[in-house]
Amino acid sequence: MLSSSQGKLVRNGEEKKSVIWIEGNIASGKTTCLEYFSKTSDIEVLTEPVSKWRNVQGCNPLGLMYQDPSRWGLTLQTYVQLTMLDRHVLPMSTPVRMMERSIYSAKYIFAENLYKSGKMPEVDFAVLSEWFEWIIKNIAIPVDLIVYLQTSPQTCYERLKQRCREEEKVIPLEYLESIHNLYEDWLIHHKSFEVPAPVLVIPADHDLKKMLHQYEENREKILMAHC
Ligand code: DGT
Repeated sequence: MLSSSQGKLVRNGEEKKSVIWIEGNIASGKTTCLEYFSKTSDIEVLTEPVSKWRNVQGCNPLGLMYQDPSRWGLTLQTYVQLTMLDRHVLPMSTPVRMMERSIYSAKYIFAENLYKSGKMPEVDFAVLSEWFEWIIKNIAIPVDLIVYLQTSPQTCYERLKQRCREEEKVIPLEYLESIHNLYEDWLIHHKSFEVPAPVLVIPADHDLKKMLHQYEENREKILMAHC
């Protein structure tokens, strides 16, 4: 039997580990969500390795990709795939792990978007896809629940303008709309790709106060991801 005691998951006296991915558009509030749950004991929070994508041995593949996606898309996606995989296979030291995005969304959302919008050459996409398929076939990528922070692209656009990250200044609303549509097809309509775990949808257009309230309301559902 599984029970929750002070944030710990216990099955027949043994601690059960669970992995939760926080998914959503750019600037949907994933970091805030992770920060909120990081205050709970026994939860390990893994944020996206964005700092690595902005500085790998002195180079900035994220910035390069936004400047010239056709030339640098594969470079970034290969590195994102590697750094996400590195996070997925880290041994777990706590009963619950929360991760910002996943190797799946890197492929099914971002790489797909580059390809579909004609910005990634077919050969680049084919090579990346073979890598991805090999990885998910041969390496265990555990996940028990996907929390989807569902926003409107317009909200993300407003937040993006406010935070003013240098590389992201070139992002138009249409880019966020494409990412949004791919997420909806994947996690809501189940129209595109395999969904590797149940999905909990949290509306995320609200202000901070309301968002924190929703996280608290959903705490049990999220932490009991294994039931
Ligand atoms: P948050 O907390 O929801 O505001 O999340 P952010 O915006 O801090 O983090 P996120 O994941 O939305 O993205 C950081 C940047 O990295 C953003 O410019 C989008 C970009 N990015 C993330 N993953 C990928 C990927 O797989 N491919 C590409 N092309 N870009 C990616």
